[in-house]
Amino acid sequence: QILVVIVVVVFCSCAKQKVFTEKDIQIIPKPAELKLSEGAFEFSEATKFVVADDFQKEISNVLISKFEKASGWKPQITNAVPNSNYVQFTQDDTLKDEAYQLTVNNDNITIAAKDHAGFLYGLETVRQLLPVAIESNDVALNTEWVIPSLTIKDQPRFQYRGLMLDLSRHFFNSDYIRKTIDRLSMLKMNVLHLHLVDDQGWRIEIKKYPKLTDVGAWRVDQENKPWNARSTNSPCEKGTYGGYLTQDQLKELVKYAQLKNVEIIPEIEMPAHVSSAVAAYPELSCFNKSIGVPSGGVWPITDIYCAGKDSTFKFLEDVLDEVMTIFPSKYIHIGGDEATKINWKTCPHCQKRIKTEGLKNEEELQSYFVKRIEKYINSKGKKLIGWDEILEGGLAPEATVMSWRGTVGGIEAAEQGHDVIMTPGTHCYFDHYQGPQNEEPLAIGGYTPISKVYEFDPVVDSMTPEEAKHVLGGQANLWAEYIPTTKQSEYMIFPRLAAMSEALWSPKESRDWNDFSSRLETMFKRYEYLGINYAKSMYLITS
Ligand code: TNX
Repeated sequence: QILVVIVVVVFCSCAKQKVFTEKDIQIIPKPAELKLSEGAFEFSEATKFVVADDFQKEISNVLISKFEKASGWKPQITNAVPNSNYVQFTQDDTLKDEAYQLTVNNDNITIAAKDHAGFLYGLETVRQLLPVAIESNDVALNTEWVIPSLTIKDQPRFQYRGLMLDLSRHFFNSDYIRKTIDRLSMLKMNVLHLHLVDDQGWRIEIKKYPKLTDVGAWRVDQENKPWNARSTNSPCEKGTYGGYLTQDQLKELVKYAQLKNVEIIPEIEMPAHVSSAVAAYPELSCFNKSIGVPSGGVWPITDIYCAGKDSTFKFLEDVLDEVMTIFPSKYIHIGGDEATKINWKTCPHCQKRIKTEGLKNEEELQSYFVKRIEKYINSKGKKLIGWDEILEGGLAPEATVMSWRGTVGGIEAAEQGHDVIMTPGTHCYFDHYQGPQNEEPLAIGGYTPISKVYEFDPVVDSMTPEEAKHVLGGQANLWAEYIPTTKQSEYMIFPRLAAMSEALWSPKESRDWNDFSSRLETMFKRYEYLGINYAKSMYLITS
């Protein structure tokens, strides 16, 4: 007997003998099902990644390069299954979209999935099972690269798990967007909605209309001053603050995002929030008025697209044509929010349109506008998303509604049999304060601490099962009027995005704030290694 014990001790490293408990599993978002078993897998220099295709190879290489930095050694990739000590991917067509099953034992790790997303997420889970030092850029001495034996069966609760970045109010470049894509996919989030057009800057190169970026991407004033202290370029004055993404840059981002299972959905605002376009091409507005590009969140702005001139629609179709060559996404977001329609009331073109189309008022004219654009988008095989104002005056037949003024618009759209993405300001607005205002950087207002985000449920209790089926998921929105730097953007996004990811991915029954907040401590350590400027406000609230 003594001999047996000695043999076992010699063969099992101390690390493998460590008894793991559920508390050691610190994954966000929490997996749907997890069963711990005895034993553990230890990564070593000899561990091999067995891959069957280029995608598996690419995602394996991402983890391998982390090992290279953090452990100092480089696991290899192979096509043939070794005798032991390997990570392998197996195809399982019975699993759901984006689902994976992870099996870890002393000898090997298996990730089973039906699609790329599942393989990727299985590996992201392996990453989160590893010691946080896996994120280190320097060799972490004395680290045992061990993960417990277990089985995880995991799949998302919602198919749409998004974050919106507003690139208009302040400009953020490709590098930052790329990092954000990595961070989304670490949390199993799968949509990045880019708000590319707003009053304060046009951020996407459109070859047919170069002034959109020559003029519309630049303004005089970068600062995040209070609303009433902001300035506007005088017409023709070109500002020095701004920037835009070229089509090539955007295409590269799309490609990168695909590897991370993130779909980039472009938003081309219309008919309002378009001063940047009107500054470039005044004829797009009702009275051809020359205006400058305003700073910050100057509001309200009455110079919106003219809904009466056919040339406005020609312009928008041309723009959308180019947008659709860049973004393969199923959806195009056309904004539609906060249109101050004062000009339409006195514009002869708009009034004529109202008459000839038999419309009642300007609200119905906006609905005509959106329906006409939807027809065009649908004719190209794409679907339209709009903010909940697109309900006013009648919803376009195939439209998906993004509900931001609470959940009311979303509920109404679902009742009408339309798909819905819930982004109510109460839980999803990351431009709001997240801690005591006197301790926080200047923000737009509101108060949405991480505990509130964690409570978010895109499905509203009053919905019937049929209506609930129309809720595709939810999204966090980071409006950037008060976000001049990437550091501050990170601060507003993290760690609230972790709460959002769990609200959208994990089964509702497993939600537990205390459990989540203890797992978050581990995530903070990851964020520190990754150089993410996350907010520590939750400590300020609880202390
Ligand atoms: C409303 S949400 C807006 C944005 C602002 C945001 C500030 C929405 C569709 N429109 O233009 O940036 O509030 O929180």
